[in-house]
Amino acid sequence: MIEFTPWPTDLAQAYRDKGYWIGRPLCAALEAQAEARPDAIALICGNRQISYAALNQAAENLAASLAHDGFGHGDTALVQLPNVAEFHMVFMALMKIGVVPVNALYSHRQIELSSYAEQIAPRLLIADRGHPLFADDDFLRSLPRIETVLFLNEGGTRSLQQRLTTPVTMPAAARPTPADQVAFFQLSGGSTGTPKLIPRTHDDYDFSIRESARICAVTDRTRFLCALPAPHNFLMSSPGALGVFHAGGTVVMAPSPDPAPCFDLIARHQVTLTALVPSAVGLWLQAAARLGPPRPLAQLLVGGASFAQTMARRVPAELGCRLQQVFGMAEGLVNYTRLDDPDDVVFGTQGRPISPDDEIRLVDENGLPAAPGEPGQLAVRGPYTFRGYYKAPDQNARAFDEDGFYYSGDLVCRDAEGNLRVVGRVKDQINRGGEKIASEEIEHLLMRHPAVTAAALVAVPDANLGEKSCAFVVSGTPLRGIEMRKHLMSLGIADYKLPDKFRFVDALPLTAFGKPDKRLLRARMETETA
Ligand code: OOB
Repeated sequence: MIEFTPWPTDLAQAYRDKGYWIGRPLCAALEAQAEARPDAIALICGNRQISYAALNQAAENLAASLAHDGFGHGDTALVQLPNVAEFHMVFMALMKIGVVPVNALYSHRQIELSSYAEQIAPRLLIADRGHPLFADDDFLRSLPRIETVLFLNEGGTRSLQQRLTTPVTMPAAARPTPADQVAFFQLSGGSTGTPKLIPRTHDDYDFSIRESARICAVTDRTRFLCALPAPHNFLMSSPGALGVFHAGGTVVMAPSPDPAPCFDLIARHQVTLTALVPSAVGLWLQAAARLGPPRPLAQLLVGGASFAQTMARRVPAELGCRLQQVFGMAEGLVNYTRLDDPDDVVFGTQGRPISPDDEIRLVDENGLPAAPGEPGQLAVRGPYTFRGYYKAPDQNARAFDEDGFYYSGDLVCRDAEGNLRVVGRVKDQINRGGEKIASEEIEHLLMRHPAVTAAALVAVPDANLGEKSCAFVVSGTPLRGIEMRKHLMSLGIADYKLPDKFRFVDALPLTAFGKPDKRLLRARMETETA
């Protein structure tokens, strides 16, 4: 089994007694649909319409062949796939035999993948031959523990498609991990030097999926467009593809949230529901002015970053659909505005938690309860909020208090009804259109350049993305932004983490504690861009 910090036994029992944790693995909902409604369409990807029976069969084929190869409990897998049907086939296959995956984002490069591989020591890699990292076998050779590689878009013995389509009988001993154990790792946006992993159990994740599907009124008639990265918690479980499979609806895969192709997919496949980050909503509003609203879209979930109230109010008239705001995190807690909430709540807040047992505390900078009506740092514990990052004791000591509350690093206000409004952030992270960048990770990479002696990454406001990043760099010899970008690219990081701007300075301003004064650096950028 994969180690993780469990919930205290009394709380775990309470979550079971209340029917939150029902002891069901994450593949069970798919299996139930395949049994009850085999011909209903589960997935649409390009020209392929994949029924529940076919999705389950593909997962079963891969699962059985991996089980024959000796994969099962205690094993982990590194998976990196684009937004294609195979992503869900692979996920369900691994759930069936208890192999615990990290689903890397498609934008991730060697820094991120190496870090995940180092943390979970996988024997199995499932990736896309079409991804630049796998154009040749160089990167693969840097992952010595990998024994089995399956590639999307490759023939022969390493072909993923071959394994998905060749029927194999499941070995009798193969089964999912127990529901109270780790099912997979979610990715943390992070605020430290290395990307952290979040163990999610079947029990806790399944609960968040079921409740999300209910709160978002997902049914077997729902057609959901997945236009953001499929592994992201928002697209997997809030309510995401797994929420749609739970209810027996249809997931339509899109490669990106580009409005014009998405509007076409919405019309062609009669999409009723989708999920976007605020920056994509901005593009959709512009496109709708030219193309008309995307029909028959009825409901739009928006989350992942701050959503301006002025933009929120434009959604019903200009996109022709209802709005639900979502404030969630891969670590657990997800808040929604409800479909029957009054306009002030729908447009002006980020909603309230899924469960009455999501315990929320707002804490001031001294660790005391924030004064009523005042913002405080969000601390949370509950039936689907994790209890510790994977193998990260130091980080966990900082992120949790002695009562098991997780400190999310968000500054929020709460109204009398419990609705939350995100007003800021205390964590050292940049939210670039919903994509999270841990400043420290990039600062460490900048400092690997031989001429760089100090570096600080800060957020600068951006009209389209909400925030962009600016790197302040101190170096012994004169450097230019282009060299720094080349340096980072040669180390291999996701494009969204490349600083948008560079400023070369003689020294970083320091706080009284001797740390870079990021408040001052941010203020400097604000006056520069004003
Ligand atoms: C979602 O998950 P993550 O793990 O990528 O990022 C979580 C962080 C939050 O701590 C907060 O800082 C920010 O993203 N955030 C928002 C927000 N939703 C997330 N900030 C302001 N307004 C919002 N509505 O981003 C995520 C996970 C599940 C569902 C939706 C989003």
